[in-house]
Amino acid sequence: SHNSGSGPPATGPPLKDCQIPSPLLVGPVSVHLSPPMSLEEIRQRNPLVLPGGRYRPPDCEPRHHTAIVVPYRNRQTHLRALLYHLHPFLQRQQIHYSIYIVQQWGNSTFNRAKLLNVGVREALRDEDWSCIFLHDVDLLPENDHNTYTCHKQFPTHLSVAMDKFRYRLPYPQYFGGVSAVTPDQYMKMNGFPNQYWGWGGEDDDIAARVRLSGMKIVRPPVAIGHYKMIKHKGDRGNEQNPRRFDLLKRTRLNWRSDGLNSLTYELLSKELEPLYTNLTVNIGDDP
Ligand code: UDH
Ligand code: NGS
Repeated sequence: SHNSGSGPPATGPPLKDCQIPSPLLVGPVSVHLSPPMSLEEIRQRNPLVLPGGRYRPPDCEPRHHTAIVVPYRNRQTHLRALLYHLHPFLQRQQIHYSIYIVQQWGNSTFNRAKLLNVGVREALRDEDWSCIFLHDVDLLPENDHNTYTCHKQFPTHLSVAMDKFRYRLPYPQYFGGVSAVTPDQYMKMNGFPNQYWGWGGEDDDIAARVRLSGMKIVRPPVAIGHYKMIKHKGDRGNEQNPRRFDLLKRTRLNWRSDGLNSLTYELLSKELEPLYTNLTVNIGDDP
């Protein structure tokens, strides 16, 4: 069962199942990005969040168990804005959750998809999560009816209406930003590619894997899947990947051999920070 280990103590009457939808939802929320608060202030505003960024609703038995995995390097102000916003958002949804920041160590070229693979594998060591969210650090959900739970059969793409794309998909197959898989779906598609070093294409590869492994992508309505992106310039160490188009031509040949089953990395540290679990990982470099 999902309760093993970190559930509430076995004293007192059992909790009733949480209501669906959560009575705490407010719908659209305005996201303002005025001076990012300190981590200490954010912690004080979220007193029920446990070390590692874990939470479970105190008054009811949650029906969903979601790990939020964030690929990360050197985006401190974005991270604070995300934590400030996401903790209350998820608590209103009354789900059991934990936030994992997967930090690429060193100065090698950034590799978003490989960091996501690491995050999924490490999160599943902790807990039998029913759902895993793959979440860019600079995207803030603007409507809490966009629930951070998984579809039973198919991977979900959540960020269908980002402000920078004028609140619609930039193209029909777009799978970037925020998406979600169950552990079963993740295994079925052999995870994500490890070979995309630098910016671009890895999200398109992941979308192709969904189809090639016999699944499809499900999405919330555009009116619900609103996100605000924190504006920023391209990062040093994440230049456009000139190989991305060639790699994308080979997804059909490569997806079974490159992914979860070929993942190698070195976990350098795992720290339970007050608002998140910090995984620092050496994922190597572009060969
Ligand atoms: N990320 C980091 N640090 C980096 C690079 C990326 O944390 O140095 C993470 C972060 O979670 C980010 C995600 O990887 O949200 C995706 O990064 P991205 O730069 O590919 O995408 P983003 O939507 O920006 O943040 C895209 C526009 C700027 C680059 C334009 C290149 N032509
Ligand atoms: C496509 C990229 C995706 C990217 C999307 C949006 O062209 O990785 O643009 O980019 N695919 C390729 O390069 C093959 S954005 O407008 O956010 O910079 O997610």
